[in-house]
Amino acid sequence: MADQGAKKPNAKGGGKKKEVKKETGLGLSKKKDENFGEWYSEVVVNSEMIEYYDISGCYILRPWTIAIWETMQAFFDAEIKKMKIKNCYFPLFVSPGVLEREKDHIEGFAPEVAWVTKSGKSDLEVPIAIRPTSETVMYPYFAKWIRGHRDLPLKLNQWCNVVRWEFSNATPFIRSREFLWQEGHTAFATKAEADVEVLEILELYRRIYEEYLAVPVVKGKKSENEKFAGGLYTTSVEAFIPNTGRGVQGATSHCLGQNFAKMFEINFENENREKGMVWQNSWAYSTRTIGVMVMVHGDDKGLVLPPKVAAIQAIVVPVPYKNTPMEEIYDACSKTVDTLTKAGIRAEADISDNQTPGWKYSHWEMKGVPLRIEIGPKDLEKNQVRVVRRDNSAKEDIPVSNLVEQVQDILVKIHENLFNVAKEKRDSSIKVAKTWEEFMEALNQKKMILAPWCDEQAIEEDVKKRTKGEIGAAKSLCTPFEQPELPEGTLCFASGKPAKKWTYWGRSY
Ligand code: 87F
Repeated sequence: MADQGAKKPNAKGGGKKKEVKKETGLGLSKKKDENFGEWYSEVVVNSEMIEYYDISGCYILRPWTIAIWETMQAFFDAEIKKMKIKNCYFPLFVSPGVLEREKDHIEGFAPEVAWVTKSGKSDLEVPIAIRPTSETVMYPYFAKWIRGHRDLPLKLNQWCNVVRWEFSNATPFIRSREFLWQEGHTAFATKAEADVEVLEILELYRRIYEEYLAVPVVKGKKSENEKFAGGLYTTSVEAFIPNTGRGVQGATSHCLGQNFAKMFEINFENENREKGMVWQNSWAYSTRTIGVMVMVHGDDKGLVLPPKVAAIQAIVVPVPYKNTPMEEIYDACSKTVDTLTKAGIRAEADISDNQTPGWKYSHWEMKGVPLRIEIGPKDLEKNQVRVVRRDNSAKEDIPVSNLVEQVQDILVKIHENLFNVAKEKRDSSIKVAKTWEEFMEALNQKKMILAPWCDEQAIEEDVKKRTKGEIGAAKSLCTPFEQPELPEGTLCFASGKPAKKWTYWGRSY
């Protein structure tokens, strides 16, 4: 039924570029498996998520993106409120004195800090930094606000933008000079409390990836080389992009120990009037999450959105046919939207009359809408609608009487399928390597490598040196919390010394 001789959006016109698009019939001139980088740039722009901006490394986040961000934000914000974490907002600007107070942590990052040096035409007396993260902004006030044990724990979060003036290849969402994130900063009387929170937050990050974005992640601990230098230990969720063979740090939850407390003199008096220093955590996830989702699920027709985060979960397209009155079809479309909306499903009808149904199909496929609902004369006759899935193109006619239940059911199945397919791809990209030769072979095959490691910093440095090349060196991604058995006598893949743990390695973003 449905597609009655409709034209594809790019089937018109004769320009050379359009010809390419016409050949693929997809609206994208590059294929995911053939030219991943250009495919990605095209998808984020053509799906109306991103617009390029005239400052390199900065991107406009369009409503289609912000809707995804807001859904994840609503989930995370509600969850941290259950944990008694409160939202706040600190200024964007950092005075140089405070920024430098914390020399060790800032040292390696200094080149990325952007400064305001002028107002109008005159130089500022003292230049002002723009926050790349807010430890140095917040902690002087933690010192002021925390006096006794009754002021603890202090648990704050802020939703904001940060600026890091990166010089390496900018990629929308994944590496941009300004991005949105939440940053949580908490202080406790004891390390035990801080340790518990680190993992609670990490679990929320796992849920964002797996339950919202349908992207499988590995939870684990960062190596000494890769942890946040200012902290005690860093945990992360790690995703993998099979097309590029790169790992990507999805979000981090740090236990800062007492390093910052020392530096910023964040002290308190306990019940016994003894002086103590607080234990701190900090944690963040950013708009990078969205880039990972696009890279993992997108295909040659464009974006593929997991239903939970899609601004529109079902797009209803009228399919008029010669002698059938349009009114009836349009009526059926708006009734369908009403019914779905009332049931809490985000549905809209595309009733514009200047595009063919086929054009609309391609348009909404490009934008990744999980379900398309087509309504034509035959559907009216049979009291049904035709439903087409974005993830696997499966078509199904469903009776109007059972619309809500079936659509809900299909949306759940789409999420499950996206996650399972992504997990199968990720899992088949994992290679166990016990020797250097196996490691190098797997690395050249763009794998994520699970290897027994001696856990020595110098050896990780060595791995980096030995794998250095044009496309970047390999490094440790994380030591997964879920450790396979490590038989007695297993040796480190890189040093030949006794291995202490299984660790994931690979190139990364
Ligand atoms: C860039 C410039 C200056 C990362 C930077 O991960 C400072 C930094 O401190 C910097 N890039 N970092 C580390 C951020 C650590 C930490 N901050 C709070 C987090 C979670 C949120």
